Amino acid sequence: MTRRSRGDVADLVPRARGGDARAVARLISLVEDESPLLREVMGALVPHAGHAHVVGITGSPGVGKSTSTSALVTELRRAGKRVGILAVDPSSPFSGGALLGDRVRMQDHALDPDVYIRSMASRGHLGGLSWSTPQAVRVLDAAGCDVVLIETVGVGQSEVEVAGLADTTLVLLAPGMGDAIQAVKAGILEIADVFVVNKADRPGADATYRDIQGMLGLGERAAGDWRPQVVRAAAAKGEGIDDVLGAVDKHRAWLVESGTLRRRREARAAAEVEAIALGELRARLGSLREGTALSDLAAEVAGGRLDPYAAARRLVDSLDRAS
Ligand SMILES: Nc1nc2c(ncn2[C@@H]2O[C@H](COP(=O)(O)OP(=O)(O)OP(=O)(O)O)[C@@H](O)[C@H]2O)c(=O)[nH]1
Ligand SMILES: [Mg+2]
Repeated sequence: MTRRSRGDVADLVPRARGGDARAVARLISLVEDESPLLREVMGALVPHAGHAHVVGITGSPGVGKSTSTSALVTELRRAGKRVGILAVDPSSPFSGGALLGDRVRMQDHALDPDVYIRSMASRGHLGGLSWSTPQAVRVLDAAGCDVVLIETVGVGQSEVEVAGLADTTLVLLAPGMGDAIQAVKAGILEIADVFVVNKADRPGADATYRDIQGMLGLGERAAGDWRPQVVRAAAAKGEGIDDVLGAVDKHRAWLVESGTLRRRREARAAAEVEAIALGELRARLGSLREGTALSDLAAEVAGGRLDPYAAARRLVDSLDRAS
């Protein structure tokens, strides 16, 4: 754990805002370390955040998420945008092997001062991703990124969790992986704002494209709802990436017009606040454990003089009094 003085932190925020990559990296490290200095940091960052469009990129292993992320960065840089990339691994508390290949793929952008790349692992102390990712996004946002790409590493339910962190969620599919069917099973159909049929240079891409269009046709949608876009791309060749960005822009326009952007961001803020509050409560309960309050109550319960619900209520009440 890095130790940093308050004066240091006061300095980090303006430096990050000025585009100092090292200051940005140190601020994200504070998030990863769950530093107590974050209170101060977030207070200084919040007034400068809210500008970046947050794009989540998810899909099965090997479908081309990292390749697509890199291709998207190339295209966004061509358009003069400043880009932040967070590679997050919700399923593992360690960053390591899986991210190594991504770093290699990102090498094209490693020296670009207008691209921030960061791998993050949720260390599992607090609310995991729902706690750390919005804070890391806020750092990148306040540092002047126009777009923040969140690429997920690892599989499972986390894909759905990650969708809650983004303004626009891209779900990548590839031909011949049975992905279209898998997507329906895993509930991924519901989270996608844009489907990208990647590896369109391979046979079967058209069938996958039709499959997914067909499934979308079956879903019920009210007037004014977003109809997920489906685009074909070959990220490894940089083909179709402009179409992907076109679909993202269209989605963003819809988000703003329909008021969904505000609602999504409020829901995200609610989850973040809840995660922070739960973390604080857990810490306070932990400190109670060091005192005698919990052991006294436990003795009452074990001795048959108090029921566990009443004991828990007293414990929670004592938290209120302690605040
Ligand atoms: N033919 C073809 N291959 C591609 C394309 N895009 C990516 N690939 C290849 O697919 C493999 C996996 O690509 P990645 O970008 O690492 O996929 P990923 O989804 O990030 O993989 P994980 O992070 O392991 O889940 C690599 O060998 C890429 O070169 C494409 O458009 N066409
Ligand atoms: Mg990857």
